[in-house]
Amino acid sequence: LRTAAQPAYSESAQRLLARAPALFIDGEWTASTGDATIAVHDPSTGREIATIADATADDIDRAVAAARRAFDDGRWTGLSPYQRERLIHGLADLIEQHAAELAELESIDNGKPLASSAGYDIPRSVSTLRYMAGWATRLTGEHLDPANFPSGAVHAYIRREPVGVCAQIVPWNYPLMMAVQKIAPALAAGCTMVLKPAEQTPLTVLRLADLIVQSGIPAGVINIVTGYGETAGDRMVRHPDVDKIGFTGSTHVGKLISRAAVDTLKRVTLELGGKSPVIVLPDVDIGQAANGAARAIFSNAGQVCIAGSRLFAHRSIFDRLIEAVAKDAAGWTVGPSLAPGTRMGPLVSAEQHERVLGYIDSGRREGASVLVGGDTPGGDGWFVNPTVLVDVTPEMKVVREEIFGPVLAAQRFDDLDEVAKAANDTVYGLSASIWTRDLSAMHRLAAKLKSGMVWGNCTSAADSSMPFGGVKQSGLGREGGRIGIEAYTELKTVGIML
Ligand code: TXE
Repeated sequence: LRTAAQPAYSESAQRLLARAPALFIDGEWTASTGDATIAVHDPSTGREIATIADATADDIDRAVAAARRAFDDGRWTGLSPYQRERLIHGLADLIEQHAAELAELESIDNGKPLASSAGYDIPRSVSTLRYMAGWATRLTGEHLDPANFPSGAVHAYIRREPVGVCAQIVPWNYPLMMAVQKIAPALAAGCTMVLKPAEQTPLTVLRLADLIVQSGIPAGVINIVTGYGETAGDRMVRHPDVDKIGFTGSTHVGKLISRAAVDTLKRVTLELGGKSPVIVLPDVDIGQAANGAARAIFSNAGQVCIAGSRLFAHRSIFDRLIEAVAKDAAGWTVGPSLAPGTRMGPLVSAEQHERVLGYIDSGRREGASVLVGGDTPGGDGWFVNPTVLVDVTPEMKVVREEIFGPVLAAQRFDDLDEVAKAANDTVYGLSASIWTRDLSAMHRLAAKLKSGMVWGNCTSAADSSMPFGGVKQSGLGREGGRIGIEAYTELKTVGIML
């Protein structure tokens, strides 16, 4: 399956990789107050390629103080919504102008194929900024007619105000896109922030800091710190001057963050893990559904919160469908991120590599059969071949836990009620996809699934205008759409006796 070696990096990428570790605080690059650094690797080769600062508690305090000052002195909230909108579009323009450079960096750092970074991650970052920019001028309060006062006696209204200083913590699977998903609504709502990329994938977010300076967004509005979750992230989460936490990551850390935020009752939105079902009814075009099921689990090497990791196929088509999925899997050429033929890159880290292979082994031990894959193609990078497991049962770890790798667990079903029950038999509830031409079955099943999102006849139609998030242990709150920006606001009720 494997294509050639990782091609050489461009000169601009090499220059960025050679930079001295620094933090972006109050509009400037500044050294950490400590000496500790974190090594960054290319997952396609396993080689160390850069070092970044491991922010200390003092560094986090400085960054939060800068964001607090920028919020309190009105340098951002004091602008007109139209000025904010224009500055956000300006940042989007700069990302567009540097798209090729950012795409290369993203692929080097995360391991995803260059075609994915260039065709999805970077354009999506731009469109999220543009979509949220529009909300800056459209957020409004409300006028009320109080119920218990004579008409005209009380002038009552609700102001919608920015929530304040936000701690934004993002993961490594879509590094720039996830960062922008947090930055864009916060900016549009008038908030300031400290953002921490994942320690594995800081490069595009650090490059974004340069573009933020160029965009003219005032100093201190967006501060970017690098560091480990348990130290830097934890300090951000507990800081008394932080008003809201926006987090995307594991369910385990989401719970830790919820607990830590309780002391000061910070506002919290959490976008966490999933074990999303892909449900295929008997009337489908087998080729299309198999292609969709393969994309749902093999895209981004399965490192997707909404990955379709549990396939439920109707008994009458199970064998044909699974055979078609296995055939499709062979088309996912595994290789280094920058090699032109690559369709699936490596996993992000040695840790994730070990973890995913561990899950495949546990599946084998518990009696699952490996239809395709189940191994690595060899080489130095952290690669895992596209894997399909059959003969799985609902109790197996590979069916119950989020693997976050290219590993599909396939099961049979007989009727809609049964498959809804099986699909809902999980602590997660992020997304689900249903494949059928039968509209009644589609809508009936969509209503039965305990899930924040349901996609029909596609792997995902997610877009920044659509609320994105989960129920149960998949999260709290939604990103995207009107609700996504409202999550960065507070309501203030004003009642004036006339
Ligand atoms: O995630 P973490 P990890 C799932 C996926 C994956 C597993 C482990 O199943 O296999 O999580 O990945 C920061 N306080 N997802 O360990 O630890 C951390 O620095 C504050 C699903 O890498 O949750 C990083 O910036 N912050 C997910 C971010 O949290 C803390 C995407 C995510 O890291 C912290 C990623 C703490 N105590 C992993 N501990 C999705 N929903 O898409 C860590 N962090």
